[in-house]
Amino acid sequence: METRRVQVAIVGAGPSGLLLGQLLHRAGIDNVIVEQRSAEYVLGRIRAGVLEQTTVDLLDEAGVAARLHREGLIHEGTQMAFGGKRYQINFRKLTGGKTVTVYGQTELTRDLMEVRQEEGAPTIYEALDVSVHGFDANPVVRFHKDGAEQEIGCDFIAGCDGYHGITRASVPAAAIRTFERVYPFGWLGLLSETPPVSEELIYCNHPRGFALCSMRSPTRSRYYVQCSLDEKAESWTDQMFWDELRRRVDPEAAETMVTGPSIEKSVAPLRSFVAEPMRFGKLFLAGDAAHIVPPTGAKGLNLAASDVGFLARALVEFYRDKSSAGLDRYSGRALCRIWKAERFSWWFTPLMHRIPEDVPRDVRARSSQLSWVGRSPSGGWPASTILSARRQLSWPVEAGEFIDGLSVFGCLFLSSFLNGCSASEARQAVGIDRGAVGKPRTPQGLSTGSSCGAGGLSTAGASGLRWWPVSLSSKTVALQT
Ligand code: RFL
Repeated sequence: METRRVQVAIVGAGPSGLLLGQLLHRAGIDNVIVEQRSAEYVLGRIRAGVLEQTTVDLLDEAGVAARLHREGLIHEGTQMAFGGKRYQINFRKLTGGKTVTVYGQTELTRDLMEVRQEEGAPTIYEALDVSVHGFDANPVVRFHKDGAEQEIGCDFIAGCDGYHGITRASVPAAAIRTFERVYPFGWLGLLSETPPVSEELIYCNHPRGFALCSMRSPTRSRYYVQCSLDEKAESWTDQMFWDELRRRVDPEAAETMVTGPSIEKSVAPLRSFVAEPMRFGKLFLAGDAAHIVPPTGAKGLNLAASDVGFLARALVEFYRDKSSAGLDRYSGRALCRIWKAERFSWWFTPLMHRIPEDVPRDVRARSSQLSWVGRSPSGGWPASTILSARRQLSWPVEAGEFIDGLSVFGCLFLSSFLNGCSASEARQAVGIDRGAVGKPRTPQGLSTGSSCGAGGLSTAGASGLRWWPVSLSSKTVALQT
């Protein structure tokens, strides 16, 4: 058996693993990435495209953002279409200057792979039967490569192997708690070499279902339509897709949309998932290995980058300052942010989709909430309003992170709530009831078990959509139904 030793062994060469590897490499921390697929396969996956400011800042820190700054499209806002009209949400105004950058996950992955190769940091692709052992004391990663068994001994293992990976699955069941909701619909996506219909993304709510007009570049568009879970991409011709998309967007978009042959078509399920904690001795989970959000809010890759930022800093602190304080805080800090993004996606997804089991009351309630959102940007809601709302609510640090971390959509969430409820209701809605900060909350009978005081989920406002704790432990309180 071939054996070697590194400081950090990373399982998975998706964006989380590659970015962590790059940040550690720049800090002089010896690491190796073990990936089960080929580099070409990893690059062939069409996924995220919207990067928040904090992600771009981290990519700058990692020294891999040169092409992103040249080719990425900066968006100062997004658009929402419902009731035949379109509304703009102005990120820059609402967040006091923040924007998002549209840059495909594939391109980001390519940049990270290239820099890793140029700098001679090792990645082992097509590693078979990857397994992790001894993470309570002496961590080891084992796998087969070209028919031979290999073993990597290390100080720490980073589990960056996505939702279906083996690192989370290797943790003893009694040590982990998971929460999951699979939404009763999916997204059928089409990529085409056509100019985008709009300079900004358009999120469309329509009685036939949700649609999203997105893009990867000025000449490449990515469109999605809500579909049933058992839909097959092969049963949709390109023409069927374009016809359905045109029915769901606003009249102007339907008229100006340029169509063309698809480069790729696929169906993605929508899932919310969180595993707690994210540290098990010397094994740390990051990115989709620990959590999934539905793609509606474009949060998955951004959350993955945020985990990696926390973990890289903690590891640098460990090796440079001989302090394990950052590692000890990693899980709590990451989960605090994750639950806020989960909460946002859990609110935004049903707001924009057609829910199969909806009764007329649910449809009315959703239209009412959408009308707040529609009024909110046209009514102003400049940064000063948000800031004064923050002061009015005596915003604690964690809720401040909510605004910074979730950036624009956090503001959208906040403004739509503030538009329609009193300050104390808003405080409760965003989970920052002062008495509750720092203590687990059980609004309407639910505790998420999160280590962050703002982590409780309210059941209000998303009728018919509930979170189910997958595994119950003595600390988890199930939902009251
Ligand atoms: P990944 O990308 O799944 O990478 C995990 C890697 O681990 C490898 N692996 C293993 N390696 C070794 N041994 C094993 N046993 C292994 N098992 C798995 C896999 O081959 C893979 O290479 O997880 P990571 O790195 O945490 O990155 C997460 C992001 O990919 C994900 O959150 C985003 O794509 C989510 N997402 C979006 N996020 C955004 O921030 N903005 C968006 O606009 C956005 N749009 C999307 C999305 C996800 C989508 N789908 C398909 C789920 C749109 C869609 C449609």
